[in-house]
Amino acid sequence: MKFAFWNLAFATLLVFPTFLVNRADAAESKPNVLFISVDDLNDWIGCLGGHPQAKTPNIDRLAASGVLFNNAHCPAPACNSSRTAIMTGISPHKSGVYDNRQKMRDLLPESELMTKHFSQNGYWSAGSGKILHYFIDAQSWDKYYPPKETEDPFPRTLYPKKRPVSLPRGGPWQYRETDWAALDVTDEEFGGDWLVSKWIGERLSEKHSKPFFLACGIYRPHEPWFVPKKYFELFPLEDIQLPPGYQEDDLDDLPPAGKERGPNRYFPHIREHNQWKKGIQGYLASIAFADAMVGRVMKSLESGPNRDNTIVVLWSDHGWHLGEKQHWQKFTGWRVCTRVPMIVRVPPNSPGLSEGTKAGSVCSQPVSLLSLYSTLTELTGLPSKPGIDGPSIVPLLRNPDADWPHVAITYLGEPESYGVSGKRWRYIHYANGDEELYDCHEDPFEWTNLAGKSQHADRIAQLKGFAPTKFAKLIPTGGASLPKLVWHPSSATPPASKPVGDPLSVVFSNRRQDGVKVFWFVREGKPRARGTLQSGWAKPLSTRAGAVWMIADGNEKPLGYFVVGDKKANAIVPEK
Ligand SMILES: [Ca+2]
Ligand SMILES: [Ca+2]
Repeated sequence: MKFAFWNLAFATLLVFPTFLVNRADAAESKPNVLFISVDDLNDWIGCLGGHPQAKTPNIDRLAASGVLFNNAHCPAPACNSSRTAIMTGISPHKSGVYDNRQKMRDLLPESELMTKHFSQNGYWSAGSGKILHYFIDAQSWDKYYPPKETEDPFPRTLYPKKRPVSLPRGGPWQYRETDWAALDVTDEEFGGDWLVSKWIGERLSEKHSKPFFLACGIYRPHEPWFVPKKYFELFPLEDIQLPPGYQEDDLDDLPPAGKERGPNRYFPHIREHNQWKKGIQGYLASIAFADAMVGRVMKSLESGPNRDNTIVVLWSDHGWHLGEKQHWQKFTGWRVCTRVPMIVRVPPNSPGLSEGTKAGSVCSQPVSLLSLYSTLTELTGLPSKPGIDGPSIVPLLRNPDADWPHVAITYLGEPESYGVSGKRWRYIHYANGDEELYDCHEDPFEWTNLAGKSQHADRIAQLKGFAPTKFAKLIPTGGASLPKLVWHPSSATPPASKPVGDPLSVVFSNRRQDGVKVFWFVREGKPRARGTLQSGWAKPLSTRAGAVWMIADGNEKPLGYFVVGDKKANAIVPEK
């Protein structure tokens, strides 16, 4: 019966004048949004050319089907501040969310995330994987996988039993996840992003009664660079090339603040243990894995019922150093760290861009990921959100060569430190007044600092003129200032919980080399599993005063327990 109806509808479509049909379509259906983020992915993708050996056929194919922005920059070179800015549309210099230690909801308790704005306007908002910085923010979503109530955005992920695998511990300064290894498992056995792409793919294969906003948070190539071995095999160690942006004496022409931000302890430690090429191999393998997961998602979209009415956006939250300027990781203002992949594809008949994007377009104007909120509301014809930052880039989607009076500003972890990216020039300003200037047409790796040369004084003044003059203060929140619960090491069963009072939050963090399992002990003294905490991770859990939480190793052998006090606190599982 249904089939007959559709046949009839199709026949009608052939008979009626097409302008009537188009108008009816536009009125009835808003485009869906597929919003793909890839964590810590720098410009090492085929279509941006950041490393000659990168293998990203799926991302390149997506870029070729829409608009590739090759001069896109992050609002901040750190997960938390970048993602907070993207999802709230509020610039770091206004929100005061500058670094990874701050808690978004402590500083922006009322802010309506992009997903919530879509939900409020007739969309179904769902997500999976890492979109915010290690939490879900349940109130902002209709559905999440894993379930939003857990506030844990990660599905089961396989980790090697014994760690570190490749890079020995350098000391307490070292992030526990800085390590790499080929795992002898299939993608399915690995889990993690494979499960995220599976869940997202299932949603894309369904017909929905409402338009959807679907956020897919791929976690690799975030450390640790553990992925199935078939991705390592794409990059034989003996062929690995060093980063093209690396120059041994690159720091010589930097001002003191630049020299301070460049070198960190990772890079000499990695070289000392002969791990530089292995690390590059791990990053390339992790990128290839992430690309394969993007491919799975895109295949589901393209073989399903939402193929022709879904806007696709792909972005990464910031870039990454693998030795450039003697730096390993992120948090700097150089192009290697601020430049990000950003791809937007819009189908025809979208309210804000009726003609859709033109396949194979490339835009070189400087844009910021901060513009995604205003851009997506305009494209879908939603009411614009008052008080958000970042100009809509719809004019550039319409014409990638259009005039564009804006720059992209990246905020560097504290007030008054920022990078300004223009079409050709980049300017970096540090809070102490130090400056750098680069000509990215002539010097894409920013080897030659031109600040201080008198012929560039006007250019510096002009770029500096784009920066704000007022900055929100840097206020530490959440974890750092909280009291610590006492750790009771014990291999015995802990005492029963005696919970009283209102719910309060305890941030569990794991400083051991291996993942631990977290159990809540109910009144009767029985354990209730509350998930796994990987090495180096922190996770807030809702609990009450008097509750007892047991920590066990991967085999569920008890290691010790915490008793919750009457205040918010940190529960830190010690290294040993
Ligand atoms: Ca990140
Ligand atoms: Ca230099």
